[in-house]
Amino acid sequence: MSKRGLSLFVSAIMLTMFALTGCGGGAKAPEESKSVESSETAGESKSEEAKSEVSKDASKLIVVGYAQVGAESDWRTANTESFKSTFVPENGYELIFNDAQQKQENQIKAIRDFIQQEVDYIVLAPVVETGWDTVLQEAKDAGIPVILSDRMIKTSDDSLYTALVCGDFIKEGETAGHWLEDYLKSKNVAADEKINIVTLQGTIGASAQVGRTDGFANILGQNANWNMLAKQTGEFTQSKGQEVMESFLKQFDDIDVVVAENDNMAFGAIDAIKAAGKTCGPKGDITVISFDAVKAAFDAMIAGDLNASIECSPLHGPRVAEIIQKLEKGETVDKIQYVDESYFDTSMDLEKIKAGRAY
Ligand code: GZL
Ligand code: ZN
Repeated sequence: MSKRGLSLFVSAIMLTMFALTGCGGGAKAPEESKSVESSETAGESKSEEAKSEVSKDASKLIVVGYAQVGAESDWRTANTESFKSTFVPENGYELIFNDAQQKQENQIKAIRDFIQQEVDYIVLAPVVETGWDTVLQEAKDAGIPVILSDRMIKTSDDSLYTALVCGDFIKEGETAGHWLEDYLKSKNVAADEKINIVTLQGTIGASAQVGRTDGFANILGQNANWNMLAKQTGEFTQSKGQEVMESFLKQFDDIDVVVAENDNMAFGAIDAIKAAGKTCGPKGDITVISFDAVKAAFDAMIAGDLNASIECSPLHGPRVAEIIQKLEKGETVDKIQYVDESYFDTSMDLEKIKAGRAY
């Protein structure tokens, strides 16, 4: 039972004893209880007052332990900010935040620390999909609900988490594929012209990587002239994305499209393409498509370096808070809550759209 749950239980016991014996400061003299409805006895009025005490106690901060992936990308920074600005004392929360530097063992350790600290809820953004059953069973045994945010897990027992808020990564991958189909048509590229593609994958085994790779592959399979030259992980970081793109450019002399599974790897790829004396973007030799649609992606599209970015909202803080509020009231919550997403490309009024976006 979490610390907060225990203190509530004790105060309820105290209350009941108090109400029954009217002890603790003695029952109110009749005139003192005058303000109470005539039907109530002094003992009851005391318990009403004490109950309001408990409810004040009950409004004690909800302690949330958040096991964050790391700080690898602009998306992650915006995601962390969304939690840190939502889970604040004025909203009734105490946030215990842990940055795992993209290592699963650090996230598992953080969850165990949260269990020791008897937090009320654990939020986990699982860096990869597998390897969570043991530690989530420990949280379940401790009676602490786990809410997944951002990425999914593969588990044999989905009672190990209460709810999941994330992007629909397969849909994102398919949106990227459909965007490329429409773009090639708009450029009057012949249906039998070979389109050579490379992919900078996210962290291998992360559901964002798995979904985006699989989703794009679904559409690639419908286009016989598309040729996936190579796929390699850039770990969702700009530096690694640049490094991998440099190696692709050495290996292949005709790359037509780069699919980068997040904006930061696209930025790295753009730097590598320019350093190799090639051009990219709507007016360049190489078409670049990325995912996330963070502010810097809008800047890259406006600069003419990036063709399109498929949106994946990082603003999960308020959604997770809404789930916790429902759970606090004993309400049921949807198991999987996808966020609605779109895409942006250089055919749009990007300055105007960017001005209205939160991240
Ligand atoms: C997507 C998230 C991914 C982003 C990357 O929900 O898991 O991780 O696409 C981030 O930018 O590093
Ligand atoms: Zn070509």
